[in-house]
Amino acid sequence: MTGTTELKARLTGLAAEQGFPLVRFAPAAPLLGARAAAQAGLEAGHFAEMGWMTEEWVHRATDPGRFLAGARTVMMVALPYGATTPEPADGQARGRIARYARGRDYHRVFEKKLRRVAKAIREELGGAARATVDYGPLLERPLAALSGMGWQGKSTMLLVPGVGPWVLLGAVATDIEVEPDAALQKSCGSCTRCIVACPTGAISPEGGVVDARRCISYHTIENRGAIPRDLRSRFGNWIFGCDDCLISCPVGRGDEPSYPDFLPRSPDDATPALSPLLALDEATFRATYSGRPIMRAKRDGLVRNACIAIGNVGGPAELEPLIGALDDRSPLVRGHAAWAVGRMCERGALEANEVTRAEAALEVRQGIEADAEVCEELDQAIRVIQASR
Ligand code: B12
Ligand code: SF4
Ligand code: SF4
Repeated sequence: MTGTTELKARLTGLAAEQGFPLVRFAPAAPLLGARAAAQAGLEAGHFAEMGWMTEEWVHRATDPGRFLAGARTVMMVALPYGATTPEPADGQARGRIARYARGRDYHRVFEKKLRRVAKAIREELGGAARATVDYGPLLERPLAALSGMGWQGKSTMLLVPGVGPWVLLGAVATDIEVEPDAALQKSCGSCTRCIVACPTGAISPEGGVVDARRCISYHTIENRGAIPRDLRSRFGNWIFGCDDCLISCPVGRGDEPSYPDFLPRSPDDATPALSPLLALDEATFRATYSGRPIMRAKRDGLVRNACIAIGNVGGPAELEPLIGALDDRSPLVRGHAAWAVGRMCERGALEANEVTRAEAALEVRQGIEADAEVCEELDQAIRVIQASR
């Protein structure tokens, strides 16, 4: 089998055998437009503290020939994950986890499948092959757009006709040359829903650029430190990732069947009750989230995020757990718990006697707190309570 049409059919078949319903082919040429855009993003600070996104990384990530010597083709593959699940109506304040992170870690799911595809290319077709998903040095969305799998919307998401933004991407570079698929001649037109829906204004006014410094996804997943104070009240109840720009997108309905591994096994995998998260210790965190993307936030990051969500959506039932978190061993958690106490009072979520209790708890902590940043958060929270009376 040597014809390029047959080779393309066989490559598609290898990916389909591993369960990839979407497979398209891009040429392995440098992505010059994407490179310029990514360099501009880097210079403008849009990658926040993601220190691995250097100029060298951008150069590599836009040159498939540096990813695999002699690469001629990049086979782009995708798995859908958008299915919604009902939220329990038990009256508990709940957080929201982005849909991609409600089931098994997609990196592991892709890695296993992609390894098999690459092995088959080497052994059956005699070609060189190297695969990657997400963290590898290849810009996947511009490549997927080039392959005609979809187009990059104003949210920067790769939108697949009929499915929308609800796909995860992987890539296999090979030195086998096949006819590339044509890029789609589609665009978002006059739609601006994602720009309007983004709670923090992270998408540029014209679309096409996301500033990670304002993005809830970045802060809840990648940021290891304090969340900028001016953004916290806009996080709503997102505790890991954010789907607001995806949910608002009219391309695809957002309830297409998911690859089964990405589905939550229980409602708590999608919308966990917030109070119990405050009591998570390291061992319980690991036992609960091992093999899931949430591990990336680490225990302190997830509890920090839960504090913010309680501040934004919690009520009297969450006050005592939050007061307990003022004594957490992590200063990051203590500081965000203080902010959340103030935020609940500011929102009018508590009765007058509960506000008095909240203020007293902050003052008790003030008396023993040694960390300067937490002291600052406690001072601020008390000021907020006094101003909101
Ligand atoms: C870093 C990163 C992030 C950062 C984004 C930083 C940033 N400012 O872009 C943060 C942490 C915020 C993030 C968030 C999310 N991410 Co992310 N992320 C990545 C990662 C690792 C690299 C993306 C990147 O480098 N962006 C830099 C910008 C500059 O590049 P780009 O957006 O890909 O493409 C731009 C340029 O190429 C340019 N461009 C392209 N061609 C041309 C041509 C010309 C002429 C010009 C001018 C410009 C131009 O336009 C594009 C839009 O700006 C990719 C995986 C990968 N290896 O690619 C996943 C990836 C993009 N993320 C993914 C997902 C699922 C998400 C979230 C939905 C997770 C969530 N629910 O919380 C959110 C969505 C936020 C959003 N609206 O993009 C998926 C997207 C799948 C899809 N359907 O698009 C990816 C592909 C991972 C995967 N393997 O599936 N992510
Ligand atoms: S993920 Fe959320 S915060 Fe980030 S750009 Fe989309 S809507 Fe905005
Ligand atoms: S919401 Fe509208 S503008 Fe945004 S990505 Fe979807 S179609 Fe494009």
